[in-house]
Amino acid sequence: MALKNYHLFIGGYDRGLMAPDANHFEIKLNTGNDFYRIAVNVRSQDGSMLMTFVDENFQHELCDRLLIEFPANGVYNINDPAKRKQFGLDFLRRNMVGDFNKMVILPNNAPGLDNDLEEKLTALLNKSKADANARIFAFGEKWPSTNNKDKYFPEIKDQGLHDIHLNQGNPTGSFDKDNGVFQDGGILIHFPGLNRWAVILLAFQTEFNTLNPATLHTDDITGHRIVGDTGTGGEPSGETDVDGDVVIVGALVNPKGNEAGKEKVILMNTTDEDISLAGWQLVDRTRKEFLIENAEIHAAGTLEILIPASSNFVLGNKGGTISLLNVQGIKTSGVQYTKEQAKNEGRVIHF
Ligand SMILES: [Ca+2]
Ligand SMILES: [Ca+2]
Ligand SMILES: [Ca+2]
Repeated sequence: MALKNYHLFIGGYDRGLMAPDANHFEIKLNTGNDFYRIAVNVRSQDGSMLMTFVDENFQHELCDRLLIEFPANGVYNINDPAKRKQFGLDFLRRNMVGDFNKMVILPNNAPGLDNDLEEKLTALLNKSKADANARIFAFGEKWPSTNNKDKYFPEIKDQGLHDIHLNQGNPTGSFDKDNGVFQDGGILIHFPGLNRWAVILLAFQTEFNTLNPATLHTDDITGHRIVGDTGTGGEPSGETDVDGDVVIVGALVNPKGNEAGKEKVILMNTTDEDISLAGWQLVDRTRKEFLIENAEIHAAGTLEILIPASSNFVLGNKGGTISLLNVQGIKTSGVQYTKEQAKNEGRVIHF
């Protein structure tokens, strides 16, 4: 099913407030031509808290591409599958969080400093307001506009964006209809003066804990939880590892001279047993695959995978992602690198 109207809104922060039910933090966004409300879930309706990833120095290959494609503020429909795949957020497939232990459970509000979502959001948004050139990139589902006054900002029309959170892995029930790929919600803020990005990514505990615990993988077509794997659901723990037994530790993205047949990915076996990689795959940023045939990685050893010139899998020098899928197609490790990291010819990027 997936979302129906996936959008990217870009603009500046005008003001914000906690909705009276305290389930959403409402942001009034100024795109230059108009104002919109961004409704950010800060607590689920059943009262549970959100898994949160905040990074004030977020370095991801998508960031450069967003600046190039969207130099102007405004409202952008990125709902079609090609646009989603190019620019949509996907915490899992774009390897945006790295180790999912970095997602912590935060309440909407709590006594004490810098320990809740209202404070995290307000701090970043106020920082953006202090910089005239800062731009907020909000991803989510655009709701159908009406001519009514907005519910929380009566000076503006009822128009805006919601579902500003992970939109995949929902268990069967009320929200699995929203599952999809490359359609996650989230907020990125660009600070041009500092040449820096900040990010806030949110996921409901119910989504988080029904994903495959080792890797947080979902079905590549539907974004549904993959059933029949080791995913058990159960009580929220917040203690989920992203990496499995074999991990990506390095890549030669930008070899010297003609690159054909010279790019390589370096894997490490973190266990004390040999592991066959027959049928495993590497997947690049545009979801092109490279099938690993007949390779074995030794206990506590590393293995170099040389990418042949004939492969569709490519390590682009302008930034990219690399995911390792096991024989069942479940991600065991995922990394991403920026153009900046790939600029030195002949140097291995280590993760
Ligand atoms: Ca607090
Ligand atoms: Ca390359
Ligand atoms: Ca090169």
